[in-house]
Amino acid sequence: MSDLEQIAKNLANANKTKVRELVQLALDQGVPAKEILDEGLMKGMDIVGGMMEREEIMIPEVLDVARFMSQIIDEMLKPLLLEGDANPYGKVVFATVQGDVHDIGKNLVIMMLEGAGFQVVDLGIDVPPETIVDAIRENQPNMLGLSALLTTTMPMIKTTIDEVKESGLRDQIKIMIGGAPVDQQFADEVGADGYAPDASSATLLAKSLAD
Ligand code: B12
Repeated sequence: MSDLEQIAKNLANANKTKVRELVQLALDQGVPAKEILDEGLMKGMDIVGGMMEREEIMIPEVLDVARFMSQIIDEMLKPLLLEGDANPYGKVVFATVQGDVHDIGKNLVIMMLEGAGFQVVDLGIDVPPETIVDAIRENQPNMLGLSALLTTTMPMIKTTIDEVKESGLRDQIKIMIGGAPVDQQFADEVGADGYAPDASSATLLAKSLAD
């Protein structure tokens, strides 16, 4: 088993000390932070997702692993993941839609956007469409980012976009959406301006939308 697979497996088993050791070892060996994230930590969360589906793991345990993963990203990978590009590309209002509390992916995208020079207003999780509309009015961003991780909350992306349209603010902003169940076809259907499958492509997307 490769070192990155070891990270995935140990994260899924919540062997925190081992995960720390393995991430440090990979960094010392010169493995790029993005590879550690994609092939180690994210793969570990996929294993956890499967365990959730089969009800082999309880929600508090999933939450514990999720928090730990965020901590590792923050403490050990964040400085290396950031591009350090200081150009101000503009302001993004970002939220996980109403009914959905998943925020690891959102936070990762936000971290990369900030590193690439965007100013981000993070509205958090479970955010109702009205709050998002109010935040657009108040902050005057040039972009809105919406995240949804559940098939049951995907429709809330559409509801939110519709509410933005009704408020008359749609023309002022570009809307990008993402989250594991979301794809380009869905983005087209709901009238978003763009979709990206992960945090680094989200940054490229945001840059292209900001142009
Ligand atoms: C951690 C986790 C939780 C944690 C969340 C903690 C937190 N603070 O986020 C907790 C325990 C709270 C949780 C709860 C639930 N969860 Co959950 N969870 C997960 C898990 C294991 C990992 C998600 C994750 O963080 N992935 C890692 C991040 C980095 O990836 P990501 O979120 O996909 O984000 C990336 C991209 O999608 C993209 N992206 C994300 N957002 C955006 C936005 C934009 C604009 C762009 C461009 C890109 C983008 O970039 C990100 C970075 O690369 C997934 C399984 C999985 N592998 O996805 C299940 C999963 C999403 N959960 C699931 C379920 C069913 C639930 C619950 C309903 C369980 C329950 N019975 O209570 C609840 C729902 C609670 C709610 N109302 O939201 C299912 C969803 C099934 C479905 N198809 O709808 C999954 C797939 C597990 C499974 N296989 O059954 N969960």
